Amino acid sequence: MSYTDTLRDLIRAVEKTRPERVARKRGGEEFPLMSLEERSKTLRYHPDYREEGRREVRVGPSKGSHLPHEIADLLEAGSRVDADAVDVSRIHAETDVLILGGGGAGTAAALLADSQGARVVVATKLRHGDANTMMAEGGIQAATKQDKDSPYDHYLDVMGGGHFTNVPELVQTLVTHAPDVIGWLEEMGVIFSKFPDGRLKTMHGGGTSRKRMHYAADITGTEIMRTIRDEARNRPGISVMEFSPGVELLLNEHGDCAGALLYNMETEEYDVVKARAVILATGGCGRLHIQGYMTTNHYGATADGLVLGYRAGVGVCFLHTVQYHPTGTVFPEQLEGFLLTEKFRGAGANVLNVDGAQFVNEREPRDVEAAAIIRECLVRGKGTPTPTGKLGVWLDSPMIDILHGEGTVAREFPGKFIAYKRFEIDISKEPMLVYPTLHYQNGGLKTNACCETAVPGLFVAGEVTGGVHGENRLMGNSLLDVLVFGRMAGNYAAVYAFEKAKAGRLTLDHVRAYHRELEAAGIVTDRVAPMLLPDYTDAEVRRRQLTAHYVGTLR
Ligand code: MEZ
Repeated sequence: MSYTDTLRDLIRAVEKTRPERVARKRGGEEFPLMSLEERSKTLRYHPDYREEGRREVRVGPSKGSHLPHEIADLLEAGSRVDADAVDVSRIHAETDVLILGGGGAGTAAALLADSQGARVVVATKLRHGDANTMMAEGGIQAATKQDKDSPYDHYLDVMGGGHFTNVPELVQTLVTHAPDVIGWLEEMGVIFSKFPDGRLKTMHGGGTSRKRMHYAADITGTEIMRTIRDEARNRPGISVMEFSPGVELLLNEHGDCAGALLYNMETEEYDVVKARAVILATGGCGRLHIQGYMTTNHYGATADGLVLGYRAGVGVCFLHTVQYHPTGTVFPEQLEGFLLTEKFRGAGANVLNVDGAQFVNEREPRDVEAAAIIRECLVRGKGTPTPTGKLGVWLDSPMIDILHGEGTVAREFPGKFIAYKRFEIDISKEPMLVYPTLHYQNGGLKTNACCETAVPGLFVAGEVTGGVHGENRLMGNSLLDVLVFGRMAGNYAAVYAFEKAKAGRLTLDHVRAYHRELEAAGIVTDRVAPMLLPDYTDAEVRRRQLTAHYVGTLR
């Protein structure tokens, strides 16, 4: 749906203030950044700061932690399978390294494990590459410009963005491996945006002290994912099982992780895959729509790996925080939740209220920016209403063409330019209506810099993990995270597979024990997890789908 006449009338307020705002920006005058005190006051409006958004989880290794209801509910759910009905001695496939998840982290892990000579199986819920990596837009941070930047500056920015709660050893690993990752991607064929003389283009993101965001227009994740996926598909040592999510990990009699039970979504059969090491790289939880927020995430982002790892004995950290990207589409509704990359703001687009007035600098750290938008709409009554009664603020994209030359928006943001064109909105001429959208799981399974967990043989990488970003991730550090730690996990899992893995009988005893713990805690529920796919069925329809809850499960 194109902008309505009412919205076009409201856009006039933005147009009216634009010449003066552009002049100020040209003169180097910016809306003031908040002081630390103002930031902490503003953050009170961030969804993470709503105590009622969380509850105590009553079972498992992080029992007693306060987590979002949606995650706690999944951690307190039963298994999708009846452990007594599964014959774990019937092996469907056997490999050195089994990777659950076929996004950026899983695929990077597969490449590195393969390079170490390991046989690799990647099991993925949807198609290979259907993941948040594919949907990442604005860029990947790395201190490649040694004369102006360094991993040290990058380190300080990551720590500051995470409110200095980040796990230092993880941050150190992230930033020191970043330049190598960019080189690795380029060698494999990733086409980053460059100047005519071949130098990599870089820009700022919220919370960065140096321009170190490398990008491929506004489709950086797609460009990276297509390249590493092609590479993986061309390596004979890597097999990919699509539409085959993991539904439980398998431990052996020594308590080591030694495989997984996969659910074949086409045949509805359960397959046992035995492995010498397992990597969980299943991504995040956007499709849980925490606190009712819309999301940028892909359809399969349902926190499956958290559930599997947690049941097997791996604790969680930083899950009390979730990242809401400040600028998701709130209108047209067909694009609801759609990520409007931070690069728009990096290129100069102001964030404006219904009066066309600035109320926040567009380059505040993400959590502060999102909180300021929420406050402007819900507390100060300065949001712009959509035809269905939602609220948003304007992201003034036409400023980008004015500041950088006609055609910049179409060239630098082709993904968004085309998507809005379908609704007869030219974002180089009209602003976009936005609101914070659930974007990233800041926390997750506990790990160390070698991607090891409390369960021997079980490695983790990417969004399923917690610690590196502390309580808030900066833009461009998630593509970096999946690649740095994906590669690390692939390497260490291969070494473990060759040097440390012990042979042993496979069991689902940890699942039985978890069910006993649920029972002892008095938790009676018919909810099963992992969720695998979100259910958007209307409640009335669901009431008539008597069996829907259990389709494809053994319970
Ligand atoms: O890292 C991200 O989340 C990212 C690059 C998002 C964006 O705004 O483009």
